[in-house]
Amino acid sequence: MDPYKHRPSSSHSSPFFTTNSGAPVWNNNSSLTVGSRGPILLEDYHLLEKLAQFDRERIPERVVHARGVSAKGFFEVTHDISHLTCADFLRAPGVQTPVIVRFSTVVHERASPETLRDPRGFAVKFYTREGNFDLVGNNMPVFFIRDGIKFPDMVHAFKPNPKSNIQENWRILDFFSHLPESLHMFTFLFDDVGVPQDYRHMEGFGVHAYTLINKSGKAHYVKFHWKPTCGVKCLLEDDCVAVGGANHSHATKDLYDSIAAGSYPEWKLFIQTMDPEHEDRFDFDPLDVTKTWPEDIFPLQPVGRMVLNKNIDNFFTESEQLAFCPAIVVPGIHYSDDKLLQTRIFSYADTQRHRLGPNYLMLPVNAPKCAHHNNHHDGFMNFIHRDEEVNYFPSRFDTVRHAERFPIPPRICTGIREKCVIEKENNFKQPGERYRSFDPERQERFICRWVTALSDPRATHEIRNIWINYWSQCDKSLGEKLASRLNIKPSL
Ligand code: HEM
Ligand SMILES: *[C@@H]1O[C@H](CO)[C@@H](O)[C@H](O)[C@H]1NC(C)=O
Ligand SMILES: *[C@@H]1O[C@H](CO)[C@@H](O)[C@H](O)[C@H]1NC(C)=O
Ligand SMILES: *[C@@H]1O[C@H](CO)[C@@H](O)[C@H](O)[C@H]1NC(C)=O
Ligand SMILES: CC(=O)N[C@H]1CO[C@H](CO)[C@@H](O)[C@@H]1O
Repeated sequence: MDPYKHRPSSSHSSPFFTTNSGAPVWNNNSSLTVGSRGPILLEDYHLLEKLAQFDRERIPERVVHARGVSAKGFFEVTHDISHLTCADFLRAPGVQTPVIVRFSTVVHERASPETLRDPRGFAVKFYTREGNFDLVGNNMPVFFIRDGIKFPDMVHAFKPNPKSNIQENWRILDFFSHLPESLHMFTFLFDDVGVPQDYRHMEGFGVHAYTLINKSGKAHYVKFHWKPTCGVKCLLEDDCVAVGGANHSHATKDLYDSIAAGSYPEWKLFIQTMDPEHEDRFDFDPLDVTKTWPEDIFPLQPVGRMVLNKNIDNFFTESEQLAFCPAIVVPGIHYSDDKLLQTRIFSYADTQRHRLGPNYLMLPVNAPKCAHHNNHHDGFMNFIHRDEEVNYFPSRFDTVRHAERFPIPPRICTGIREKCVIEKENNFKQPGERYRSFDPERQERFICRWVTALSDPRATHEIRNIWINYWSQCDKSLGEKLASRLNIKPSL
């Protein structure tokens, strides 16, 4: 059975026009008027219905990641990790699970160009036999901030100036001058990977540490990595002008055309794992979303592959109405105490109730493909017909029982209530290492992008100094180069 098929749909079409309620329309060319010159009668129900539907054709765009595109395919396990997790869809090599993936840009509106410097979203929904698992990641392995209370401010700084409706560097530099934890993410955003060539040639990352738990209840922290088999490719500034000048949907077109031509994009999934008992051994906090885990200590372990072999049939129902949420996990996979991840657990379902309505999980693209049941129901746009009489629990008439218990992280949580910053901030080491790993041309491009940003006339002397100071703490020569290009005496 095609899981995407639902009624009413084009397969139930009639050869003539009807009203939404199915009555034939004998004329859809002209409004119903008194005489040939009007006025129009309110009883022209078909006209009113047609206009009213049109008036509501758009739903609010996503508050972030508004611009994007999705595609369908499957995930296949290639390596046994059942000693790490009891997740059913990871139970053995060869097991396949249907997926839908949405790629996106972050800051700008639904129809914005796809050549802008911006992180790219990389969200995967696995339709498993034990419910959906949403791995809602990005193409960069870290994030700008580590506490979700700053997320709305961060988005406001990146979004257009509310007065001019233009994205302005001075606002971004001003905001992040208070947040040196963002430096590591900026070594990705202002690097070449800040503009991927298209969605096929980019990596994906779960970004946060999650937790895998096996049948015996043993937990491991885990980080997820997607590697494209066709390699990573980026657009440099001149390429952006060439590609974007003629074509503001080049990445959407590239994905659609590749799949339509049978050249299916593929990613390999790798994990890094860490025993939670070892979490204090490092000079960084492994649950800090601004840090990567060094691959020499935590090697990438192969898990599976994902192939996108089917384009969506309808952009609205399978991309606009698609809803991902990091809270959506399955037995064997759990969150971690990463504060940013914990905030996301609330925010996604909340925005989706606003964006799509309280029953958004009933929409075919979001609904689980496995049998499911509970007594949360009704509200606006309920479209499931329920015929039971017992919609409460417990009941002597209801045969539904609790599922078998599955293991959750065994860690004991204690502590006093606090509002504070994590202990091991270590904001400068990893960005410095990353900058030094670039070859000289790549370092030069990175510097040029910073010089351009810091040259914004509204970036004050104080703001420029703070940034030069920050980059000097990451790498002394980087700070010096920025200072000399900007004609500023370094304060360090
Ligand atoms: C506390 C921090 C964050 C908050 C509050 C937040 C909030 C949101 C919201 C409200 C949306 C729109 C969802 C919708 O309308 O369906 C969204 C989309 C998205 N976010 Fe976040 N976000 C946060 C951090 C992150 C991080 C760290 C990542 C990457 C790991 C990320 C990746 C995404 C992606 C990929 C989407 C688009 C999903 C899609 O394609 O529909 N976000 N975020
Ligand atoms: C509606 O308009 C089309 C062309 O615009 C015409 O061919 C058709 O006969 C019209 N139908 C009616 C019922 O007026
Ligand atoms: C769970 O992990 C522990 C520790 O790695 C291991 O000793 C145990 O055998 C694992 N259990 C299963 C069911 O794989
Ligand atoms: C837009 O980009 C796509 C994908 O790279 C390409 O096939 C197409 O020819 C481009 N169109 C223009 C007008 O440049
Ligand atoms: C049933 C009917 O009248 N259909 C017409 C609706 O309008 C379009 C465009 O004017 C015509 O092509 C249809 O024949």
